This record gives sequence, structure tokens and C-alpha cells, in this order.
Amino acid sequence: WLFDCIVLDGTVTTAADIGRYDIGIKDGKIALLAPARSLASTSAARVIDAEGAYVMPGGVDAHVHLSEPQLFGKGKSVDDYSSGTQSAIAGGTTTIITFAPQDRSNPSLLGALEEAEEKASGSAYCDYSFHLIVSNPTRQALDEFAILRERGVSSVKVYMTYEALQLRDNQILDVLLQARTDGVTTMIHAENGDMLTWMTEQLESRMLLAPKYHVTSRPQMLEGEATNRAITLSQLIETPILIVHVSSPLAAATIRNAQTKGLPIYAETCPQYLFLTRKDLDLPGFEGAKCVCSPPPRDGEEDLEGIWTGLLNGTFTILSSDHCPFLYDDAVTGKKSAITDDAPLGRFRYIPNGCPGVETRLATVLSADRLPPTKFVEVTSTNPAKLYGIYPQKGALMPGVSDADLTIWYPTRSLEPFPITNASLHHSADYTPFEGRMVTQWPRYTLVRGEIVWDRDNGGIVGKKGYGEFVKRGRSAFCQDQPAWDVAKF
Ligand code: DUC
Ligand code: ZN
Ligand code: ZN
Ligand code: ZN
Repeated sequence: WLFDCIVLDGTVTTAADIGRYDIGIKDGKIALLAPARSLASTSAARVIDAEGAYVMPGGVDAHVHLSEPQLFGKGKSVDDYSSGTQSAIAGGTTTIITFAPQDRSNPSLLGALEEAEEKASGSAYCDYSFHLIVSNPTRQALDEFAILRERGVSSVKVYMTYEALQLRDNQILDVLLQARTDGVTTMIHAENGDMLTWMTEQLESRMLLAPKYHVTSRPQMLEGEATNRAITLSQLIETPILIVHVSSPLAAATIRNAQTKGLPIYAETCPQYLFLTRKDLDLPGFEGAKCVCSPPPRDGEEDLEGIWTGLLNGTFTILSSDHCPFLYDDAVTGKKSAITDDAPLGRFRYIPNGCPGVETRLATVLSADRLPPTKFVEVTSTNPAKLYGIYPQKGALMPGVSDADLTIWYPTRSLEPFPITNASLHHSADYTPFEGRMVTQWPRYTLVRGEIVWDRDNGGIVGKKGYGEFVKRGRSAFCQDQPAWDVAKF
């Protein structure tokens, strides 16, 4: 065979270009792009006819929680690396970056990394890497940033909220300075933890406990304040940051203002901030718990519009899922554990913060038809690969260079619009916040390193458990080498 696989007649779409091409795949890599149907009689072990459909570099979801302990309220993540990555490939995502959380009682980061490696290895259906969550930046932990880099982990996440995770500003400065030194990218969860604890106490003292008060407890300004503070800390250390899961136009405006000044501030948003509003939490009984995530969905249509605008104008660098799956029905560890005798509608404080979404991320956003296809690829695949140091191995279709990770959609308008149902998804959560939402597209095939792992019409998940590999990451393309930071210059 000249090729292991040929994809014929795709509307091949990268962050830069769209055109009708054939793709030749050899040894797991993109080998050749050629004019459409010019490879029709070339020998290959396998031929896929895309029939003019979009063919894109596989989705890179840089924000996924799998096999995590209880960090965000009562409830532990229900997806492991097997179910979580099956859900990923069924939704067209070929690389995920998950979190390895440092236990605060451990002065080292390496145990967390090894634990995550152990959970993932032999289980994953797609490629993966880890971000280290730093909850205790001891001298030892900071010194280990260099070891993380050697092991191909080039990003850390810090939190400005959550009892078990929240860092003080001086601790965040320690992390940022070390990140600058070692070429590590710092992700920041920007919500003011003290404000939201105080707001929660105010609401509880009035017995305002239902799921919808989760939104009330975290107004936009609480995200706006933390976003502004995170930017200021980054400005002091002169090092890039990525603000994760930005939900509000207020935070987006703050970020855009910093970017306009030339500061290296990057930002992520998620489908929940494009589609959900506080109305989705204001349902009868406890139902609203299904849309509890943090930051919360915002007030109304103008807010959703603001986030779409931020994607279109480049304020948001990446669009991730923040897949953070819990059981709605689990009496012990899931969302319903927030229901107690004195709070039959649930106590929002105890509802774990997060929604599943790794499988629905691409189809919901492509179906909304709001982003030019090149922009869609940029924010869902290419930019996350660049930002986290795996480009152009991932997020691109460069012959001889890029892995043959592909998402092949249905030819335009060939699928009848259909509603998303939890029953059709592959995660272990027992609900989706997008139940009933209509989509017009879904990945028909997903390929990881040249192998078909998802074939929607012939077998569904056809990949193998353990096929997914750890991807060693380098320095972020958005983070240059810098001279030593000097306090005396201020
Ligand atoms: N932050 C996340 O990144 N995921 C889930 C909950 C949270 O607050
Ligand atoms: Zn071969
Ligand atoms: Zn977060
Ligand atoms: Zn998250």
C-alpha cells in the first residue's frame, strides 16, 4: 500500500484554510494533501469517502476532569479515562488534557502526576496529557516545575476559590514567577472565593437554598474582580496566563482591555456560556442542579451574545468543555447529595460544580453556525494545541508532521436535525445539561493517529481501550523565553 488510509474529497478545514482535498495517511501521520478525488485510484489499505463533508484536525479539549476526588463540593467525578475518552472520541475530540490535582497535605506535585499517569495508562481511547493543579505551592512543589517540564507537562492550574484549592495572591505570585522561569503556562480559575463564601452565608441565613441561588451567590462582578486581579498579578511578573472558563461579558471586557494594552492574557470559554442562562437553573424542584457549574450560567441572551462576540473577535483563545461529570441521582456522592431533610429542594452550596460536555462540545458549537469554520477549528483544536505546547503534532494537518487525528463530519444538510439525549452519549454522568438541544451535525468518523476509533454508522466506538497515548508537551507557542525577573526594576 502506498497509504494506510486515504480520506477522499473532504472540505478540509484548518485554522487557516478551507479547500476540497484528499488526505493520504501513512504510519499514523498526515502524509499528503492532494486535489479532491486525485487519490481515488491510489492504493491504500482503507479508503474513507468524506463526500464533501468537513474534515478537520481532531478536536483538542484542553479542560477535562476525569477520575478526580471531591474538589468542587460533595461528589467525585464519575468518568474515568475509559468512559471519558470514549465520550471524547464519539464527539470528535482526539486529544484531551485532564487535571492532576495536588493534595494540599503533600508538599510535592509528583505524586499527583504519577497518580494521573497510572489512571490513564492502558485505559484511554484518545491521546491525553495533564495539567497539574497546584493547591500548595511549597518550595519543593515550585522546584518541581522543572521536572514537570522534563516529563512533558507544561501547564499548571491555580484557583482563587474553593476551600481545598484557593491560593492567596502571594502564593499565586510564587507560582507565576516559577512558571516564568521554567516556561510553564499558568491557568487561573478567577472567582473571588471570599466574596462567594460571604454571599453564600447571606443567602443561607435567609434559607435561600435552591439550585438557582448558585447563580445569585456568584454575580458577574465576583468573576470580574478576580479576573482583574489575576491580570494584575500576571502583569507584575510579566508572564502569560490563561483565564479558564470565562462566563461573563464583564470578565471578557476586562480581558480584552488587557489584551489591547499588549499584555499576554489568554482566555478560555465553554459551550455552557454560549447556550445556558440562569433560567436553566430555575426549574421546578431540584432539576436546576443539572446546570450548576462554576462560574455559573449568566443572566440572559445579551450575555450569551457577549461570549459569542468574544470568540469571534479573538478575546477567547480557546473553547473547551470543562467536562466535570457528576451523578444527578447518586444519593451519596452526586448532585442529589445536596438534598437534606431541612432543604428538600437541595442546598446549592453542596451541589458539585460542573457539567459533562466533552462529547457535546464540538457538535453543539458547529451546529449553532455562528463561527466561520476556520475560526471553529482555531478555537477548538489549533489554539489549544499551540497554547499547551503540542502544535503542530496536534491541531494541524501538516504533511509529514501532524498526527493523523481527524474529525470527519456529515456532508452539510445530510443529517436530519436531531435532539441531544443523554441516552446517546458515552459518559458516565446520568444527565446532560444540553438534553433536547437540537443539532444539525455530529462527527461521522473520528481518527486517532490514522486509526478509525469512532464510526457513527458502523459500530460506534470501534477504537481500543489503551490505544490512547500520553502526549509529551513542550513550551506554549504563546510563551517566550524571558530574562530573569527583577524586583529592583519597580
Ligand atoms: N472549575 C473547573 O475548572 N471545573 C469544575 C468546577 C470549577 O470550578
Ligand atoms: Zn504503515
Ligand atoms: Zn475552575
Ligand atoms: Zn474545570
